[in-house]
Amino acid sequence: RGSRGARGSGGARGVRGEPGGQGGAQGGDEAALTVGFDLRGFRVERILQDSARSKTVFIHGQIADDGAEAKDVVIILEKTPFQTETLSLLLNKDADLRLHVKNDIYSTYSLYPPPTLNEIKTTVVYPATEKHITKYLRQEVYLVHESEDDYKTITAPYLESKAFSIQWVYNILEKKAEADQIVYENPDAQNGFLLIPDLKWNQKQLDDLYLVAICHRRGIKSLRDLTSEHLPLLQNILQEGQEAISERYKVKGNQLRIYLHYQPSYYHLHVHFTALSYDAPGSSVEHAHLLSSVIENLQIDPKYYQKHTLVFALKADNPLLQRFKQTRKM
Ligand code: GTA
Repeated sequence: RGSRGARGSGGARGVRGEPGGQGGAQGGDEAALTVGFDLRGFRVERILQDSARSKTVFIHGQIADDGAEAKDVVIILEKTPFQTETLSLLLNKDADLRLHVKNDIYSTYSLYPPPTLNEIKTTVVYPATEKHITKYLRQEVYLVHESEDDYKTITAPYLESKAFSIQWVYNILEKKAEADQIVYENPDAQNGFLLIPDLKWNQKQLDDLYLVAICHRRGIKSLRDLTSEHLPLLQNILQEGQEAISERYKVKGNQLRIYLHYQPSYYHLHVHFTALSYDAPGSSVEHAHLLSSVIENLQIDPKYYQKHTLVFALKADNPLLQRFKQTRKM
């Protein structure tokens, strides 16, 4: 499986126009060496979900700090895509290749690469809340048709009390976290935004390119809040986001999937930018709304997203699904 190296094509790991520059704990190997996560006292509680296809496992664990009460942690392990430029280090005369089966011209092996070529991308949520644990737990999913009235009477009141904290978003906007990762910023308080690599991308190859644009303006919770008043902001994100990605990563706008989630997990308006060829989690039709279509819908009808029924999927034990069920006697 071929990969275009992100560094070779513009410096995915460079920040603010520095190809190959040092990232934070997310992107730079040196930083990763020094800013470790202490796994002492870690024990696995259960596997929340795993996928042989995406080579990902979501683990619920607990960490007991010397004598203190154990706290929940979610750890996501994901095998990373191959990088073209390191293949010659994998396949050479020193390769530790151990035979499984040989038959005529066909043979299979286990290849044991050096540790530096055997990275497992690891995401840690600590301390994790019950909501994080259920977010990652594999469950049956159900479609919900949310009318204008349902949003006002069921969803909005639920969000007021139960949404995930968006402290991480404010940390990014206030440059208290990931500041060295910023790819592009339009600083305008009303119509500006910040473009930053998503937590799900290790920035080492472009195959799974994933960035997120976060608007500066506060109080726009989601797609539901958007009106024609927000068109300048959305157009800036679409236009300037594509330009910034083209300049930094040499990936053109027509090879990007640019969309909003509904429902999102985090209710501060943000837009996902992923490589079109990448089957990104959350890019299915019941979850993703293309930004270009959102803009056009708002141009046709300024209140489109207030008036229309929006359809999305919720997991079986999502409390919002329970509220819809109680109201509808589903
Ligand atoms: N740069 O601190 C952060 C940060 N956080 C906390 C979240 N994001 C962050 N980015 C930076 N720094 O794309 C990113 C998320 C996500 C976006 C929020 O912000 O990675 P959303 O509000 O629409 O949330 O987007 P949503 O819909 O839940 O999306 P998310 O988190 O992508 O989850 C969708 C599905 O993807 C999950 O159910 C799960 O199956 C899968 N998934 C989530 N995380 C991972 C992962 N690390 N690896 C593989 N699959 C994952």
